[in-house]
Amino acid sequence: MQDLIDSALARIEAASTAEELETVRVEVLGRKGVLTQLSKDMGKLSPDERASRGKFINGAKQALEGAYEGRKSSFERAALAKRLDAEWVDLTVPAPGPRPGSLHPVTQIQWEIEDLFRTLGFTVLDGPEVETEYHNFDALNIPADHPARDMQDTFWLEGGHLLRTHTSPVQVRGMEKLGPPLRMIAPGRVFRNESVDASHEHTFYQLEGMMIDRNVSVGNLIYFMKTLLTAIFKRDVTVRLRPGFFPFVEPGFELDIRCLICGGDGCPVCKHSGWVELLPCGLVNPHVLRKSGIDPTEWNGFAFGLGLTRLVMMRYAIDDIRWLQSGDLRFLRQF
Ligand code: FA5
Repeated sequence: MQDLIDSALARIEAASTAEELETVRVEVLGRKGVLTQLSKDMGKLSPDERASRGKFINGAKQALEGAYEGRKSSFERAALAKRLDAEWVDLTVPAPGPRPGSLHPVTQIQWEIEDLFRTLGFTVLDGPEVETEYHNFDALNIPADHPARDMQDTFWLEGGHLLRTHTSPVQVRGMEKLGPPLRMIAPGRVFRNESVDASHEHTFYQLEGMMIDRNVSVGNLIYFMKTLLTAIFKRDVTVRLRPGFFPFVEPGFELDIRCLICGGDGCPVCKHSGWVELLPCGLVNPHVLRKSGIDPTEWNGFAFGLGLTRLVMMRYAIDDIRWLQSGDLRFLRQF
């Protein structure tokens, strides 16, 4: 009998986890355990034997329960010590303070381009997001009945005002305010009543550029566009120039970039064409100069309207424009 108790005690001591100990408890102290086995033939014993067996069982029970409780509390102490170790806080350490933030990737690239153009003698201008119909359309040779208005549907406000559809009205404000010769860029937020997809937002950023001087040529325009793209991508990018229609430039071009998301194989960002429209541009239409009080027989110039949000997507290979305005910190902390 003592052997049975000794081996039960040894098993209790040998349990190496709280779970194992619980299994041993059920086997040793439970209804089918050693103590029950020892009580089984009590009925067949003489009164004296029964009394001494009873005493033995009581003693054994106490020993087993004591051993079990001791082992159990040693597991509990170990678990508590582990938890305290893990949750330990040094209250004397000064608080870390707010986590440092970072600039949005659109702002970072906007500032880079501003720095570049400042070194090229350009002024950085700002214009209102709530524009007059005149500055957004009419002054840019887009009268009320012109089909080009349909390409840039917007949000109309009371009193003939609207949310500007592009940064081109800042060209007009620049010409009106500063006159020729003029070298300006104007970054900013623009709005369109547009269905949103991987490459289109209703609210996005453009960066306008304009240079007015004597004898400005398409060669000058291409030089500045190349300088801009080389500075931003810091590597060779494939571009193509094709005719593009904008009523405020003549001739007008679309400068597309080989999609850097898919390498030109086709993806939702480039609408499976391999090319992304990035930089429409052209020589300023003489009507536009005249409307803003500049004599087109003496001055001419170029203008461009960079899709700043798309440029950011190309630079960082962002495969969906919606990430940029998602406010998702997991995305933003990468920049
Ligand atoms: C214009 O907005 C003209 N004002 C550009 C211009 C300026 C032409 C000066 C000539 C001279 P467009 O609608 O194509 O053009 O937009 C210009 C760029 O903005 C596009 O190439 C594209 O990169 C970007 N863009 C246009 N629509 C969206 C949109 N919904 N979401 C994100 N980017 C857009």
